[in-house]
Amino acid sequence: MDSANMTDGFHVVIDALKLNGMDTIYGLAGIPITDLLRLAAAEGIRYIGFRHEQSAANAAAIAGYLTQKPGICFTVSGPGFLNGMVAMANATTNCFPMILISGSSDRAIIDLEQGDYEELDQMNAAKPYAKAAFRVNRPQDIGVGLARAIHAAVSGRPGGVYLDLTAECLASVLDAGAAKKSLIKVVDPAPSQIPSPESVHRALDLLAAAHNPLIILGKGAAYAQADVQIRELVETTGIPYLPMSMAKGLLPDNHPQSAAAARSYAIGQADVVMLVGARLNWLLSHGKAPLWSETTQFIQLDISPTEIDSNRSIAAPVVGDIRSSVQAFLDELQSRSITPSAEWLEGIAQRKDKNIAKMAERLAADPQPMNFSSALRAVRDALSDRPDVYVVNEGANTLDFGRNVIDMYEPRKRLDSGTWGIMGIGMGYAIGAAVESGKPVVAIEGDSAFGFSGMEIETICRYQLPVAIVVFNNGGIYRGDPAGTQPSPTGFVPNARYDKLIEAFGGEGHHVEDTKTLTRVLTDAIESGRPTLINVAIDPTAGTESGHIQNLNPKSALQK
Ligand code: ADP
Ligand code: TZD
Ligand code: MG
Repeated sequence: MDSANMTDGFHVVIDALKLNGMDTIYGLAGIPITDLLRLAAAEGIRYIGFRHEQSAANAAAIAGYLTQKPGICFTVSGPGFLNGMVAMANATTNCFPMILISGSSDRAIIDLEQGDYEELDQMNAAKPYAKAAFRVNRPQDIGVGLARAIHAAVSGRPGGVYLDLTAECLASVLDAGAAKKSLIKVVDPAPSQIPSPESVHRALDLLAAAHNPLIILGKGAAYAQADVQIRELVETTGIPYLPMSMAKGLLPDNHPQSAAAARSYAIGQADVVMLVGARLNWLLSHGKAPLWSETTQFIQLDISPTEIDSNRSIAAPVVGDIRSSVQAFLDELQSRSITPSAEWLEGIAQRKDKNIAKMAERLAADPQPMNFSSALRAVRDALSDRPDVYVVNEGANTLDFGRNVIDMYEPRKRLDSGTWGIMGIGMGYAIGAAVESGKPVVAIEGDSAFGFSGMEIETICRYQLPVAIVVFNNGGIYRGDPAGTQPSPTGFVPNARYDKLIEAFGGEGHHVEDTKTLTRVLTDAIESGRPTLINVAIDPTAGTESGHIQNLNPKSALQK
């Protein structure tokens, strides 16, 4: 064999990634991918190594959301793959494009269940949770495998894709010329999808006849990066809008047309609602009573035709990509106008004023120990002149209060538990956002939420990422246990000092018990860009069970 003209699967994977502009990858090393990661780094690909695959894959998923390029995560076989799969499933659920690439053990042994090291039929395990799952068995197919994975991840409704690379395929040798020819550079993997003109007319007719129209912006709208068009649509029509949590900042939260502070009123009284990249799932009470009126009619802009009518009848579906669809609306609006009724705008304005005043009162209080409102106000003050900072947010009360108190002013800056209400995305999302953007990140974390990915503070310190973690420490899931009692199912060690954890890795730890110090310490952390963890002592009695979704929490009828 003339080795000068030969290459192997490892090199082909790297060439395929580079050819497709994948310059950053996330993962966790081990058999059979260690050499691949080493080679990738040597070939100029930025590799970020994690302490748990779930966080690595979460970082890849959020990278996909922020860049519209599929985030890439590499894991080892068996359990490493399974650890990453939760995040891949979460990416699919949230419509984030990412590719989980795992090395796998010997197929001949796996298929006969003969007990290989980290044996698992990974491709078939991935299938129910992935938008697509592929296995590459021969090195000459790596190029096709990656191309198919990219198309599947970003086309149409984005999602998580699984790509299985067998250990044998990685180590196989092939002719370098043939390998080069086998590579594919994908062209236009997320093509524009223009809505049909009739669908746009139908929707505009409905809007024009509406008295109380309302626009709801979801994270599909944020993902689409049609920020200018969406703003123009909202402003030229004068229709009030509600942002779903990750769509906050698509228009600045202090925009006069935001109806966020009058949410229930706006939803309950709207006669025509235009959903833009938002599903009528549990986060919108499935479009059903008591929040919604039965007579409300819907327009839905979505790229997925099968999303339409999933929860209630949609009078005017507009199937296409958001940018093209919104542009089609703008084009038509040149020659026709939409006018929400004056009573509607007045009604919303009144509720807003009332609710904003009530909220201001709650935020003005400065109790000792701090509660969620006062501590979040302190965080908000540190963020107030830094709209460029990414905000990651998870927890129950910490999430629900955080969403309401922390205003966002730029698109795609708020990253949170999303469609599943999942815990454990915190450090992965924070690292992904910091790596992709180079901007500071503030992660506002419930103490339980933080625990799911907390070990990644070592990763943050290792790469010196500008991440400040604010742990809302109320001693448990929803609240802490009373002093001197046995641990309950929701309680943790009281008065824990999470700040000491980060000091083990050379980061900065702070323990704070008052709002002034919290604002000051967080402001400094954002300014310095040093890895920082602020342990915020929150009243352990302050939270409510299940936060704002108590209605979803079944209770035993037999217990008092
Ligand atoms: P939220 O949680 O903010 O309400 P969802 O995740 O429920 O948002 O909804 C996002 C919707 O956006 C999904 O139905 C998805 O199909 C759609 N979507 C994602 N990307 C695009 C795009 N580029 N164009 C149109 N629709 C999109
Ligand atoms: N496991 C996973 C993966 N996701 C979940 N959502 C849960 C468990 C259940 N859960 C919630 O829905 S919120 C939450 C859990 C465990 C943590 C709430 O405690 P916290 O926040 O400390 O993070 P607060 O501020 O104390 O409410
Ligand atoms: Mg807590």
